[in-house]
Amino acid sequence: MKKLVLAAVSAIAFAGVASSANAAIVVSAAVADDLHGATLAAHNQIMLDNFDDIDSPLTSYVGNIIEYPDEFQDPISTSAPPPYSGGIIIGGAANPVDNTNYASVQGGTSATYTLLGGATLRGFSFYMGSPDTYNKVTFFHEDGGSTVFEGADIWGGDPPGTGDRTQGFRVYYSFGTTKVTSIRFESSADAFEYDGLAGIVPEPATWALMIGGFGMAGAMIRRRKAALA
Ligand SMILES: [Ca+2]
Ligand SMILES: [Ca+2]
Ligand SMILES: [Ca+2]
Repeated sequence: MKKLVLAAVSAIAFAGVASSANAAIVVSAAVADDLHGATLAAHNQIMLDNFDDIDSPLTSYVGNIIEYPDEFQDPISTSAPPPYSGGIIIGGAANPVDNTNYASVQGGTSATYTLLGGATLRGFSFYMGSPDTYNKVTFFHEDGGSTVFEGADIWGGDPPGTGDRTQGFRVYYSFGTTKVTSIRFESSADAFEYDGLAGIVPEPATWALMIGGFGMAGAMIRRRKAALA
């Protein structure tokens, strides 16, 4: 019996070492102008929430949403009184506007994106417009840890964030083995604008298989215990 427990403990310890080496959340790509998620399939991601017609039941979003066009008038000529601080721009000034609803975190405020019902994210991307060095994103891990990206680190730093409203890109994060339960968006000044939240959420079938697998492992341990007793 002691041997079995030791084996189980060392197996868990080994799994811990193996996963921590591959646990970091990192920026894996930044794709210019991909508001609507044309590149999502290539990253095995799906659109979860776009503040318009797509609203995943697996997620909740609490934060300021700019409703286009009601709260949004000519963002090129309007210089930045909240909540108009930096509309999300597609394709440069010649094709300037995210003409859909989007999120805008104003200075000194935050927004929270939460996975519901025990679901976790295994990868994430979002469309970030007018990137600013005072923006901040925090990923909260299932195991209680967190990963913080501030300023240029949010999108990998290239191009530099000047709040230029002609800049916008979809930023992809790979999670390694980390599972994320919520994401907080913050900004110390106006503003942090984004849209098109997307990611990797395991299919219900995957959960069923995993739960089934745990059940089988439990049954095997019980059988072994019975045989050893
Ligand atoms: Ca949702
Ligand atoms: Ca939208
Ligand atoms: Ca901005």
